[in-house]
Amino acid sequence: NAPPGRVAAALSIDERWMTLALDLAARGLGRTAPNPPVGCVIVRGHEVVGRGFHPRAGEPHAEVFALREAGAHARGATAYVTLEPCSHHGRTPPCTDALIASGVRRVVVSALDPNPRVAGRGVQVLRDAGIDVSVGISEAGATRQQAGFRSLIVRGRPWVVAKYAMTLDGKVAAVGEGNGSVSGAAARERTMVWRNELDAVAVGSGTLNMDDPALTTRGVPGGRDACAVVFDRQTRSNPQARAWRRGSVLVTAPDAAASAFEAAGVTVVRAATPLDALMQLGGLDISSVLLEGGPTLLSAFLDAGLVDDVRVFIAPKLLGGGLSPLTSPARRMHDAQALRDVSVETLGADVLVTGLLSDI
Ligand code: AOF
Ligand code: ZN
Repeated sequence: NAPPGRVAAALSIDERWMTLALDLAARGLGRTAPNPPVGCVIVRGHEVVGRGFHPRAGEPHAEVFALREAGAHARGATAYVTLEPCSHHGRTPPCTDALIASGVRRVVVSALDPNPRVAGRGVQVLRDAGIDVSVGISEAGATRQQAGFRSLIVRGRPWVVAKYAMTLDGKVAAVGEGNGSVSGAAARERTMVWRNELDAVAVGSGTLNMDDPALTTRGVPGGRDACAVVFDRQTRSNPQARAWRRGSVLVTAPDAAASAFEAAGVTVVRAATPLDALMQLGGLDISSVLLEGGPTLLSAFLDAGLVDDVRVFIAPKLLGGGLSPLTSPARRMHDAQALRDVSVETLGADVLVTGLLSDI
């Protein structure tokens, strides 16, 4: 509700169609790595004549699906694409060729493609063909949606999201007790949405043994399970824990004995440091990771400067003694890591605070 005398900034027509393209792209979240989630809408006059999104790597790009639906109606139309159309031959042919052949008159692009094989060339090729191209519409939303892809292609490692739920007095659990849920149902549902959208969900061995989390996606229509990753330097994890399933990943020390896990079909990653671990997860086409605790794991990544995105639920209850979300050494207030692009949302009785620690 805007205060009297003020109106919410109106979205331009281009932004409205791009929002639709971003909504389509979101259907690919968690399914396209190492490729980006991309959406495309073809509009003629005020009418949508084609819609598409990239469903997974190896399948056609968003533009191809949208152009197929539009058919001859694409001639003279405007294509809205959440990522710069590709100009290279990858697993699929260049989308710039398909757009030019379709006869679209204008292409509106949200974010440029950081893939060095594209990187501005897609826009150039379209302009050289006489197509009117606009770039940067709803760019912040697009880059955030593509954070995993952009992180993987630019840094070689996944986008790292740290998530926890704490009481009003900053405790994530009672001492010596797992599983007592801090936040309410709406907060847990949101976590399930994130598990569905991110490539991997990770916990440390302490949390695995204490809580035995299934790390599955429950209650999300059309949802799928993220890859379960367990960080366990000394292979102390309970081998019977629920997180172990086909395709789960154990990240352990270079010299750790893990043959029993390997024999059970778990992918074993041997890494000396958190960064080394992330680079290797990137090599497994994991473009984003949700760190779900506990405090030792979160602190290891935070202290190494490897957390990009922070999402914290605050439950309106007081616990007294208990576990802090982080075990990091005390810092001066001056050295606190400050979040950017902060948002605050109410979820049931809980408050969700999110923000970024790095640029995308
Ligand atoms: C687009 N539209 O929907 C996607 C794009 O191996 P390929 O052929 O799938 O190409 C993958 C690259 O293409 C990927 O790294 C990124 O640069 C771009 N992805 N481009 O025009 C799409 N998914
Ligand atoms: Zn393409």
